[in-house]
Amino acid sequence: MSRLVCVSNRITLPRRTAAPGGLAVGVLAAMRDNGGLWFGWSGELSADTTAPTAITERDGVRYATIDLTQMQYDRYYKGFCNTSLWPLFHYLSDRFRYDHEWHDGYLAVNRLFAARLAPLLEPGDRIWVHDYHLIPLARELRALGVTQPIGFFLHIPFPHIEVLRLLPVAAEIIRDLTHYDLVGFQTEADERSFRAGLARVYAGDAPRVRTGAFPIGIDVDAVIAEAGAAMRTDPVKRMIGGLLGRRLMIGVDRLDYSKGLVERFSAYQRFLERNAELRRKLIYLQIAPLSRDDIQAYSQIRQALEQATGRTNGRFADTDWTPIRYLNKNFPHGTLMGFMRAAQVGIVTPLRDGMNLVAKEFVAAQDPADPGALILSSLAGAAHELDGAVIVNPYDLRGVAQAVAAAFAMPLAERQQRHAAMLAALRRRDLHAWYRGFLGAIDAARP
Ligand code: GDG
Repeated sequence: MSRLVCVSNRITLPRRTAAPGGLAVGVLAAMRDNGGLWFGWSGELSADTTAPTAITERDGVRYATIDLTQMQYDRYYKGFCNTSLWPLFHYLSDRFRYDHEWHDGYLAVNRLFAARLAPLLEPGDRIWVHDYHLIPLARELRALGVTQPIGFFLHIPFPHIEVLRLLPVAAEIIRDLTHYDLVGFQTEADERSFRAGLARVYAGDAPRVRTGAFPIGIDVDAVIAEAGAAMRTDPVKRMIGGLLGRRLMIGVDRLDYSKGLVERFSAYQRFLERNAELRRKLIYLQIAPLSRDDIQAYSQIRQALEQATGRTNGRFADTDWTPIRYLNKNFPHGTLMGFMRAAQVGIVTPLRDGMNLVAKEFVAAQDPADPGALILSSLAGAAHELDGAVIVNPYDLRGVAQAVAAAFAMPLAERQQRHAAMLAALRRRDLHAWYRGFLGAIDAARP
């Protein structure tokens, strides 16, 4: 069998307290089950650009990493990736900024990745490139004479061309994707947006590009096992003990403005205003590990959330009850699954999300005999599959507040029915189906 080579901006070595992030979950599973090579940035900054690629091996997977310079990090990662592409691809155009030096940095790092990866490749390899950081990589690899099949998967949404057009280099982004043998998206809507962009850039004369929708899933049985085991652990028992019999609503999101946390906090405040009789009976636990904290937009959102929590708790809390427990801590994955199992309501309200694995994990973590209800944004990719959730528009504060009340009031039979339907959907398209589907499509693209 041919070797799998995954490439992503950042490498995650398997650790107990893995950093949060959906991409790592997916790539790690594909690599663990297939073996192979994972290439990317070490997460370290270094002034020495001549240091050799570092290679380590763990559990049958080889990890090859390089460092970046401070300037590369600022222009490529903070600049073009996370201040141009990230907001724009999430349709948050007011947060979009552009600087041509950032774009130069983006191209330079992609060239560097290609130059460092090419010597590590073997003739039978299949190369799988992940996410928006590395769109130009196939073109750079081809320029170095790499002929092996190369697939690309976008973990975030692909915007409609009328939004993508805000980016001065929009046409280059689309042209660069045509150098892949296969371009995969989370949903058919994203795939259609890309196809519309292709048609626009090439005016009816587009090159043939294979595309497909490959919605990422979770390892359902692993989450069920994690959640069950976690219930017997100290952190989960202590959390439940601290509820003093009150019912729990939980949110788990990387601290990112695309996750709609400010809007969610406002909606919860509205819920408390309108439902005085429920006030002391429930607690909202929001876990939001910090991410990209050195980017201004992220430190601003962090401040806004601290203020919102303070306002709501200041206004509604009592000597023996606080309505919001807001934590910026990072937990082991299993502990999170236990917290989710202990909750009666899960709330996932991104303003836009490629998929959203937290929504899927919440469903799998539930006790099927007495499952919690899920509130889910219609603007998350996951809403295409999880139609047993209470679907909300995250901007509609009244609608979200009503959904919170409805979710807590949902009768057992209805919760069971919705949960069973969603669990069946998760099993149909789990994490293994995701990577097998994508790798199968690469093989079909280049028999
Ligand atoms: C991107 C796309 C797409 C969260 N906190 C901790 C922790 N997590 C885990 C969750 C989940 C993962 O991180 C987050 O995945 P999401 O899918 O929810 O979101 P993104 O990080 O934005 O992921 C997204 C995904 O890629 C996959 O394609 O679904 O749309 O934006 O697994 O449980 N894990 C640990 N500690 C935490 O504190 N260990």
